[in-house]
Amino acid sequence: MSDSTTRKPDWTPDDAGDAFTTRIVAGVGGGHDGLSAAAPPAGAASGTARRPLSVDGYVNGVLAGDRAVLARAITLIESNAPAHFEQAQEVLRRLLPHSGQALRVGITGVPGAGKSTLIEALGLELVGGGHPIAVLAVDPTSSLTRGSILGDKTRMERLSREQAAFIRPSPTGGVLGGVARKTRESMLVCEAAGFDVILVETVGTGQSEVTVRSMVDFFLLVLIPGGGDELQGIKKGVVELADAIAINKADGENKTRAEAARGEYNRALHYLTPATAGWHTRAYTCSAETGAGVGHLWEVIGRFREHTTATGAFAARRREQAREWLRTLIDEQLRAAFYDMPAVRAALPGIEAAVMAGELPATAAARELLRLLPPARD
Ligand SMILES: Nc1nc2c(ncn2[C@@H]2O[C@H](COP(=O)(O)OP(=O)(O)OP(=O)(O)O)[C@@H](O)[C@H]2O)c(=O)[nH]1
Ligand SMILES: [Mg+2]
Repeated sequence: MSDSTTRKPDWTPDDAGDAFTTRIVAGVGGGHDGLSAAAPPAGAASGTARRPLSVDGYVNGVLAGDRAVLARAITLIESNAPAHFEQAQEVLRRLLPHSGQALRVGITGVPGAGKSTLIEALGLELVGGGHPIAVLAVDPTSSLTRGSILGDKTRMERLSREQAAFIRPSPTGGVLGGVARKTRESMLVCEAAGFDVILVETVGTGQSEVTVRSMVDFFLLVLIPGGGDELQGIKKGVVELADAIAINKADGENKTRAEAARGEYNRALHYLTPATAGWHTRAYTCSAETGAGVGHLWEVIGRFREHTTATGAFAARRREQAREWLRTLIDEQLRAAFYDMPAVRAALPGIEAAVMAGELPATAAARELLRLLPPARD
C-alpha cells in the first residue's frame, strides 16, 4: 500500500525498502506511531530516531518504556523482509519473559457502531485511573481512509494526546494471518513496555473476530440499537464469542431503544453458549459519546478478570491460545513451504487441470502431490 497520500513514518530505517508495511497519511500529526502529538515522549532523544538499533537497543529501549523505541520495535515486527524477521524474532524471544501481565481486551462490532469512540472513552477512564494503555488494530481490509484506527484517529484525539496511551494503527497489507501475527507480536512488545491494558479493535466483518478472540482475554461486542428484531444482522456465532455486549449510543432519542435492545439480548443470551466457561455474558448499555455506562463496562471487565483468575479459566485460555497459535504458525509455514517447492510448482498446474476436468479424484491428486514432500529427517 503506497500511494501519493501516504509516506513512511520518520522512524522507518533508511534501508527499509518496501519491506516495512507501515505507512502514514502525510499531514497526520502525532499518535500514528504511538507518539504523543503534544509532547515528545520521555527518553526519546531527538535526532537519534533513525539510527539503526541492535537487538540490545530494541530490548533495552522497550523494557525502559521508551515510546520511540517501542514504535520502532513494532515497525520491525511488521516488516516483511527476511533479515528483519530474524532480528524481530530475537527481540521477541528476549521480551517474551517480560510480557503477559497486561489484560488483553478485544473490541468488535459493525462499522460505525462506535468502537473507536468507545475505546477512547474506555481508554481515558483507564489512563485517568493510572493504567497505561496500548491500542492496536486488526483490520486486514482497512484502507487508510476508512475503518482503520488511523483513518478515524480524530475520534481518538484526546486519547492520543495522553502520555500514558500508545495508539498503533493496523499494519497495512497482507492477508489476515499475517496481519494477525503482527498484531499479536506487537501486543507482546507493548506488554514488555509496561502497558497494563491492551485494547485491540477489529471491524466486525467475519473472520477477523475469530482471530482477535484467539488473542485476547476479554472480548467485547459493540452494537447499536436498531429497529425491530435486535438479533437481525448479527451472526449468532459472533455473539457467542463475546464476554459482554455493549449497546452503544444509548443517549438522546436512542436511550429507550437501547434499553429495549439490552433486554432482548439478555433474553437471547440465555440460549447461547457462553464464550468463557463459568462466566455469564450479558448486555449493557452505554454512550461512548457522553461517557454514561463506560465506567460500568470497565467494572464488568475487572470482575471478569477476578472471576476467571479465581476459577483458572483465565490462565487456561492463555495456555490454549498459545498452543493454538503455535499450531496455526506450523500450518501456515508448512503450507507456504509446500507450495514453494520446485517439484510442487512444476506438478501442480497439470494435476489441478486433471482434477478440474474430472479426470483425477481430488483425494488421489492431493496424495500424489504430498508424496513430493521430502521424507522426515529423523
Ligand atoms: N450519539 C452517539 N454517537 C456515537 C456514539 N459513539 C460513537 N458515535 C458516533 O458514531 C460514529 C462512528 O463512531 P466510530 O467510533 O468511528 O465507530 P467505529 O465502530 O469505530 O467505526 P469503524 O471503525 O468505521 O468500524 C461517529 O460519528 C461517532 O461520533 C455514542 O455513544 N452516541
Ligand atoms: Mg473505528
